[in-house]
Amino acid sequence: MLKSHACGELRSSHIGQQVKLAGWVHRRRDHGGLIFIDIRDRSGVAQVVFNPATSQDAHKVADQFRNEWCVLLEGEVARRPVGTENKHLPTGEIEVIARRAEALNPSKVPPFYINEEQETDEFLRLKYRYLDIRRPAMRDNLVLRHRIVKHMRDYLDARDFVEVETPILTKSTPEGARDYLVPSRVQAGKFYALPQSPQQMKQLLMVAGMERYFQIARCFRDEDLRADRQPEFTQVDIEMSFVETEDILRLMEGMYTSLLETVTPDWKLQKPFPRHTYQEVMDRFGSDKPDLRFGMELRDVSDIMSQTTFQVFRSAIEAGGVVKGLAAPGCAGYTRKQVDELVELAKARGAKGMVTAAIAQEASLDGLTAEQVRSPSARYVTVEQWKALATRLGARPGDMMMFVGGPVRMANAVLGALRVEMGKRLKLADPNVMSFSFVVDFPLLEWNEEEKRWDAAHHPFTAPLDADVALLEGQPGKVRAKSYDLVCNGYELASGSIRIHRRELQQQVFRALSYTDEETQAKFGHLLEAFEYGAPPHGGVAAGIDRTVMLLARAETIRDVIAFPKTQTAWDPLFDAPSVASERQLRELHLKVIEDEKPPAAP
Ligand code: AMO
Repeated sequence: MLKSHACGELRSSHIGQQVKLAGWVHRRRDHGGLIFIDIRDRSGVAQVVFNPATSQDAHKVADQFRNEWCVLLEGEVARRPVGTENKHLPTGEIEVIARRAEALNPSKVPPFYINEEQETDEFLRLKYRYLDIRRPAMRDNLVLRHRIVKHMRDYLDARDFVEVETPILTKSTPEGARDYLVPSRVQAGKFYALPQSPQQMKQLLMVAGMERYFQIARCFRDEDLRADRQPEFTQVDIEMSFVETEDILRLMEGMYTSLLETVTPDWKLQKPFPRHTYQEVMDRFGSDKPDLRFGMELRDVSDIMSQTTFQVFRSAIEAGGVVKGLAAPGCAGYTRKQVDELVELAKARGAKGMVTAAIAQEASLDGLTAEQVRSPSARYVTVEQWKALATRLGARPGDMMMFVGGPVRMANAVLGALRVEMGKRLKLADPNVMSFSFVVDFPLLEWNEEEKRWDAAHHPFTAPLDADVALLEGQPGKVRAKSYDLVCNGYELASGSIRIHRRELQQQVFRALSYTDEETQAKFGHLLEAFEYGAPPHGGVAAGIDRTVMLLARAETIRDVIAFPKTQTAWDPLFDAPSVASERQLRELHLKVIEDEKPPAAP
């Protein structure tokens, strides 16, 4: 090894030792003859002092050094002079008195600061990712990611799970996104699809008798990107035979509890993880991935609103809809502009409008007067009705109530989004808490209005609740599924289900999804056939590793916990991928690019 110690490991116990350090110049200061170099490697930073009285040569060499040069330094560890210790640095008690210095490789001036946390254009960070990862924050994220994955592997290994790799070149597996296709050279005109998840493979491994499978699995989905989505991402993918929902939930709760307690013990963890049905979280939080670190729950106020003279709400209710509301604490003083912003947010989510009512700070609910409620709709609602509304929402003097009327799905979506927004503005969530919960019994199917047919809410292999199977024929929208999500602080971390393991039921569900028998055979014939060879009851789950690390690392996007992520346009600026293929490659793959459909150059 070129080096004897890691920079970050040096302590006062090393005083008097000769050390060889190799790394990068983190910072260089020249103090009247003395040169101070902070040298950084993956482990941290150490201060090295160059005094011409100790070594003229070393001082001369160090004089050339600039930030991010790769260097080798040798010297003796000494206690820092009294008063110059740095309490913020683990190596802050010592410094290295240099006797020798060597430049291993100089560096151009980096396009952004590596030794300071500064807002940097993300394009630059991605284009120079190898410099970005030199930044301690990024390095820490990748190290944390390694620890998390290792912990999960060990946890599952200790419980008799076997990691099995499954193919990347495969056939379409429906997870609701577009496929990435790979053209075949040897079979003209045919394409592999990259797996959106190893879903069918892991089920086939259950038919194969593996009983407990897991994989740190790469998944590929061509979908619109967001802060918590990438076109390729990683799951810890799990499948088990002879289990019911509760077994999988207990495994996940155990794995995440042990993960937080051993790898990231600084987080406050709420245990045990509560379980809610989909219906309950939609009613109370307007979201299937609620942030449970704060209340501000949604309440149905249709009964009270139908007594008012407020025509808009009354007709929404008469049309089969609802009026729901929530109370934002301490927001009675919101300005017109602030309220308008919230109304715009509601409209963007599909509401026709939103009604607000501010209860004056000095009011008391018992003696509430009309003047103490400030609302654009005041003339339609009596004081008694305001009181009833405030009581229902748990609103107090100084709070602002918000009401949305219309179809229940829309009202939930709008108020769910307002709840998240207000939670953020009012800082209602404790930033040090990880609040996990399980959401269970999702609907099996979702109506696709555009294509006028039912889609699988999770995926088509999910089993319906036994009690609901009979509804598949007549009322498919009412069928609940044996499916579950692990939710944390407003994010969906994991998703899974008990699967169908009998051919007839699987075919029945495919029919409900409007697949013809031919389509079913072509797409899923292999799975249906496998079910005829004694397929065991089985179920599983997959957790997003990127999202898990993002939350635990307090990163703002999953890009910050992925070494080489893609931009919002699924572009990799470092490699400049995707890129144009040569004529020869295209010919070999039997492909022709249609000129006018060529995508524009990457931004
Ligand atoms: P699902 O599609 O819900 O389920 O995915 C499981 C988990 O994977 C993560 N995830 C993503 N992370 C980053 N970028 C994306 N584009 C992305 N899409 C999903 C989420 C999500 O909860 N085969 C089923 C699992 C099963 O039934 O066992 C599946 O893939 O954290």
